[in-house]
Amino acid sequence: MNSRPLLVTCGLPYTNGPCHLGHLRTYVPADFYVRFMRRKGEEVVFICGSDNHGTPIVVSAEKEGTTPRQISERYHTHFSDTFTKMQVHFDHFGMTDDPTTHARTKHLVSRLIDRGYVYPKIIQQAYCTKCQKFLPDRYLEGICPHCKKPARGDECDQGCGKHLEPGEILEPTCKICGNRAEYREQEHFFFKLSGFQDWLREYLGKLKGTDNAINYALGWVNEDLHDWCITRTLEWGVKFPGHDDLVVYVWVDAPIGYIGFTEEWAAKTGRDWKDCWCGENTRVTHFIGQDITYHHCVFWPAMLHGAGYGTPYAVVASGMLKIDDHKFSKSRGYVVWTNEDYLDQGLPADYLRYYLLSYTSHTKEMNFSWQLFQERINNEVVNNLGNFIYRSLHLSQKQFGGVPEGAVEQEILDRINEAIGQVTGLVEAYDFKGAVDAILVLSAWGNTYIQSKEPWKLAKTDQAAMAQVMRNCLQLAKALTLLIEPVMPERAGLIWSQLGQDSLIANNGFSAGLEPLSPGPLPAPSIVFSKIDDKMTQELDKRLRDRIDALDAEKKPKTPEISIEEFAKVEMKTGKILSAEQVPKSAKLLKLQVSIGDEVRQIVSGIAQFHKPEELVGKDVVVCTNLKPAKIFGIESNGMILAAGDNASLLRPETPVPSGTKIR
Ligand code: B3M
Ligand code: ZN
Repeated sequence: MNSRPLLVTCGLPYTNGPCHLGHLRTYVPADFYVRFMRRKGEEVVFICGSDNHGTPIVVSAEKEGTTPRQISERYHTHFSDTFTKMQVHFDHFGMTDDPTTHARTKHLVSRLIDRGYVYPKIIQQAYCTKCQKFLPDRYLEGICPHCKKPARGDECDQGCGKHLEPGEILEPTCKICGNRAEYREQEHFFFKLSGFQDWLREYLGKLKGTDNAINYALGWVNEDLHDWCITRTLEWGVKFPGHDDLVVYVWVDAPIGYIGFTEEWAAKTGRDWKDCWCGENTRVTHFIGQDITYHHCVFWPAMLHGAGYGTPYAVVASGMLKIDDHKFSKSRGYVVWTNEDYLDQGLPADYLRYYLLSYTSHTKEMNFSWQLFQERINNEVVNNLGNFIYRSLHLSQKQFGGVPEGAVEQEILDRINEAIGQVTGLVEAYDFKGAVDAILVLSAWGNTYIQSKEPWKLAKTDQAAMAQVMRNCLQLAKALTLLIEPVMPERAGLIWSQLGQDSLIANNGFSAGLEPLSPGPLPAPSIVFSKIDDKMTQELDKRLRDRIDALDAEKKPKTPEISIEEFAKVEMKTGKILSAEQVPKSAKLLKLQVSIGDEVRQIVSGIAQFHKPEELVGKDVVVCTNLKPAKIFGIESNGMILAAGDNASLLRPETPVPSGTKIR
């Protein structure tokens, strides 16, 4: 066994909004990996925390009239509680604003300074003369210099996605007051990332993890690396050593939080954080969203190496999430909130964990929809896995009151052994979908086995043969329960007790799947996996639709207002339809003769689908009389009949008025 613990971290959530499925796409696979490696016998430390700094949090606090610390504490508690409910259990969940990370950041940045990796440079910084302050990152809006789309101070969020350095954005505007900002010279500090190119190339050649992270990073490193401005003019954050008017850029102290949180964990448990972070060959494994690959595979290792710390062993990146085939977007409503939309609706954490782990390969873009969710759970979890386990327990209980006497056949043990080996190999290669699929293949095999042996028939003809079949099935059920625990810990725990086990399932290695169950009584089994019904799916889907529609309506441009003079330009009069006939070869058009006072006008109107010509004759209508004459289907039309709604309900005066009366 390795003398260092395996340290697993997850990207830190910003304390600026609630937990959604996009977050879980990283945390669930990481938690799965941690549980699995522990079951395999590894010592694993699982670390995370909240990311409290950066301008968006300051901007939110100003808007709410509170402090960034208070907002951070609120969302910190929210994330911590939500992870617990999702069965994502960290050994420590810290805050980057706590003293440990402040101190660790000072130490690491000071080392970079001492070693000559940081240099000052006078740059043009956006400044708002009205608010009298410098405008870092999100305090600033403007136009992207690369693609000319609207952008934020530090990134082109609506266009090409490029990172923007201070001074690059065009038409800089203050986000607080909307004033055009001006550029002023200010001294800032830069990290010499460009000096790490050769080292990074070699490092990335050895870095473990998923190809989506490593290949992207290699691509960037083979191009030019720009030095990073690592200071900001802000109150909120970690002070830059020696300059109390500056804080470090949030992407400096955020990853250093990984070390700070390890220190806090070590202090709680009497361990040494250096076992994780110092020297060659660390076992630091970062789970991140693919969009922050640059920070974790380029910027962060260079910082660690420059400051003389150990560098990460692996980076595992999850692909982005789509909702109903649409790009994930909180502002457009394409989002699923973990609490409001899922847990609070009474749905089990286990099912969502299963979906997130098995629907698509973890490194690919993943689509989520409630229909897909229902299908996966019902077909795979309930009909395949749940069905096999329940049938095994139920038949054994009914016929033998529990586990029958006798040994499990070798063929079954071989299958279990093979499956454990295969699943382990896949998890170690970070192929989580492959691993879950392989577990489901074992339970599908179990279903075929039980179906072909028909033990319910043997009950009447051959008790000994039935006992053998049930003995085999229960062993398979035991192994499956152990294997599925990292995916669905709650339900696995329930089945574990139904199998007569008093130990905590998490304290058992996978080899326990090969150890025989003791013969004897079992408690009456209950159904652990139940289906999601259509009504539930429809309700969940409706919540999503309603939100999308509501936001859509909010965004639709309102019809512009007009003045009374503009309205007065439209002339409308009452009239009476004298005759109506269908326009040949048109399903929609009628040719009408309408008397308006003492003139008669010919009007072509698109109401044929809703009104029969003969029924229109003699009807009063309202006509717009000063519309420019036009030819419709080659027929002269001189005015427009007013109608309301999709069924063209004709407008007319409530009480009779003479034909030709003006509408005012
Ligand atoms: N707080 C969230 C993100 O960009 C950011 C992660 C920090 S990880 C050190 O996904
Ligand atoms: Zn301003």
